Amino acid sequence: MKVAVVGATGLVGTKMLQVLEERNFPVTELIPVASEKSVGKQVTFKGKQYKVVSVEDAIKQKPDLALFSAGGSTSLAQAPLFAEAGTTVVDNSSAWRMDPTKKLVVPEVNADVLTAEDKIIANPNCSTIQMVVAIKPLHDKYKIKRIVVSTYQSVTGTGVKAVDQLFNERKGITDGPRAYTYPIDLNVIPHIDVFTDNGYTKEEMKMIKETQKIMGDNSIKVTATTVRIPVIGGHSESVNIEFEKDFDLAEVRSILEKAPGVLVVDDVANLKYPMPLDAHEKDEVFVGRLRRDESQPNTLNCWIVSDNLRKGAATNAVQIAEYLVAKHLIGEPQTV
Ligand code: 2RA
Repeated sequence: MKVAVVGATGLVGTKMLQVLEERNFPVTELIPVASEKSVGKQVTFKGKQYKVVSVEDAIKQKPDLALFSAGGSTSLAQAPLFAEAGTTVVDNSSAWRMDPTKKLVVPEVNADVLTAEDKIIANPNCSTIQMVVAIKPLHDKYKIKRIVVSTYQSVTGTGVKAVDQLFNERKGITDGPRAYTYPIDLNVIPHIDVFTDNGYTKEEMKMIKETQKIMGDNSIKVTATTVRIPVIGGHSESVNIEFEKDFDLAEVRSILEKAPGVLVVDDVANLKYPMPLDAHEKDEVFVGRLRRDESQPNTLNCWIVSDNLRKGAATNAVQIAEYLVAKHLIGEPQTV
């Protein structure tokens, strides 16, 4: 399969190449794509060097699949051009996520919404992905009424500049390039993306709206506070879930232990719980600190951690592509 990776030199694009290789996705021809300033650079895939090309050159090559992680404006402008050329696009930006004509997919939750007609598919926000993977099996069993989520998000969610700012500050370099208005080392910043008129940030509104779309249930109430913290390995979330029905904690644990994409790490007697250091470079959604919220009935507290560059972005996008291949929804003549 001819595969383009648009944004191939960024943090997520680089991770997409890594995951395509790790999972032995059936790439017969790779087309790394980036902005004009990166054209001509080399990327490595399966031990071979590939020269980065422009979007225009990539479209001419009519790839079967294009994995995008190049920002919303680039995707709005260029994803339709690929789609018109017959390419199926999986886009990691927020550009298409709330478009009612586009599917927003986490394979463990709602891959069955995909059809051969879907030529631009939206990859959800990283903090949303890890949460819905964990809550979906519980929603099926106990029906979720309301979610209160607070996140603790890695600087890798912002990009290379943020990672550099953190490590520069660690070395005492405070006049280097900055991704954030404030210091991030020894600090937390309750501000991810931009503030909207209602006092929430776009990141918080993404968690609210995307969760309802992916779960296919606008009756699920969600409120979110998203916070940037000085870690690398992944995003962490404290999630409080009120169900319509009561639950048995042992049954909740058993459901999660069987849930696709979930790894339960929950043994506080032996200090076992999910942490970004353990989630780093893994694809599972780690769930722990399972306990009843004793302040109100039918309510569960849990702690969810996942590598935001992998399951939160690159791996989820590749898993969508794997599903399309498995169901013959891409790259092959459609059987009548
Ligand atoms: C972040 N979820 O963590 C956003 C976008 N990657 O910054």
